[in-house]
Amino acid sequence: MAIMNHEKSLELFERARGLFPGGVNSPVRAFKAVGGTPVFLARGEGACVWDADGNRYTDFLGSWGPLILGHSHPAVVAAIAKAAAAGTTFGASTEREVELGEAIRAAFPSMERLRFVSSGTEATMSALRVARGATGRSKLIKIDGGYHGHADMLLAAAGSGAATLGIPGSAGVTAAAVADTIIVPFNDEAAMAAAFAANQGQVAALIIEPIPGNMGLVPPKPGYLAALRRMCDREGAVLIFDEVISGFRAGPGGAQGLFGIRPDMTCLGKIVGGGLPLGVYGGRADIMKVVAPEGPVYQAGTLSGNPLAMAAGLAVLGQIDANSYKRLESLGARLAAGVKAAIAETGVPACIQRVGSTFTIFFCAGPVTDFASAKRADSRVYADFFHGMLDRGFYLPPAQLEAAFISLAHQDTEVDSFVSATHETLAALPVLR
Ligand code: KE4
Repeated sequence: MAIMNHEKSLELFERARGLFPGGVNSPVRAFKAVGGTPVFLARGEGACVWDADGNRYTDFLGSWGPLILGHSHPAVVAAIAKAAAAGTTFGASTEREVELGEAIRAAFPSMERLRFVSSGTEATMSALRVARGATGRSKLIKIDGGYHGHADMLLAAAGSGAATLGIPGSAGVTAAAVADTIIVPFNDEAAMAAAFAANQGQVAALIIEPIPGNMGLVPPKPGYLAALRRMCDREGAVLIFDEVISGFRAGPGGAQGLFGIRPDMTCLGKIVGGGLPLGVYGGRADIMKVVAPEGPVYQAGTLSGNPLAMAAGLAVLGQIDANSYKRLESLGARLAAGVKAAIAETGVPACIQRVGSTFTIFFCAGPVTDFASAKRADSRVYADFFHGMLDRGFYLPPAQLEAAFISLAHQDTEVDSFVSATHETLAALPVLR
């Protein structure tokens, strides 16, 4: 294993630390959870990225999910270039918005009406305001360990007890901002029923990642999502699926297509923007009719429906079909089987959890079924694993409680190399603490 030179990344990080809080433009990039200096990436092509020092990595982060085709896919690059040559933004409606909107609704029929915004955060924040406006109710339920972007009402941490009113999960978030946010453990029907019972007639919306990726990859228990659907129907609460990760990732119709559950609203991001800034929220026409200018709930954005993001999204959707998901499932199953064998052979207390091409290697005995069990994973061992893999030329999420991604640019050979490197790295882990 060659020792990599990271001089340029070190120099750039020193400059960045004088510019940006923590030297980064998004906290998780700072390697705080794994230690060391973040590598600055310079180029991506297919399944690979190169850092500022020219070191090559096979990329299993894929920019946190958007890159289902891999880096700089020719069709996406050409579509962006063509759109840019015709103008980068108009602040007016364009044909591409209509085309991408129609393509999204064809894949997600539950999104009878939708609205483009510029990030996943903006999508979820707007969806919750719409749900509150449509129901006239204030309270919202979110899952402990679920992440939906950084809107104040969603930056709530679980208080004591199972179904509790949120407490600020970040400095700067006031108690008032999260006073109506109820936190409930994932995969726990009884806790969800108790939360609804304790807040009868007051819950505007339940927002959930149907396949959580932000506590690591944690699949829903069989029947769990269907139970939530029934509870929301009974309570008149809006069921919001945050499919920013799972949309176009878990299948052609996201998690709602995979599990056959029709939410009232859906939030999309990442893949649908082809790597450009794009979020989408939408759902039942009778709910979305409250959105301005049709209704009284205000939401707006200068770059909403941006022509380049529309072009990139259309280009990506034009490249994926049913066979794509068969391929992703084959790659994911190959990787998971290999990693499972490596864990067994090395005896490291770890498990791999996966849905399709999204996975997490947890450093604890499985199964991981919720945030409490995810937090039992040893993040220090994960940090050693992360750096061992990075030194071997494999780029993973720089935090244990995140998801890793396989793209259509990955070949069997790259998955097999990942498995071999995993085996080597597990075997070389310092004596487990
Ligand atoms: P953005 O505002 O980052 O586009 O989307 C927020 C968001 C909403 N919903 C889900 C399910 C998400 O995973 C995200 C963002 N995901 C993180 C990674 N877990 C983005 C990486 C980062 O924050 O730098």
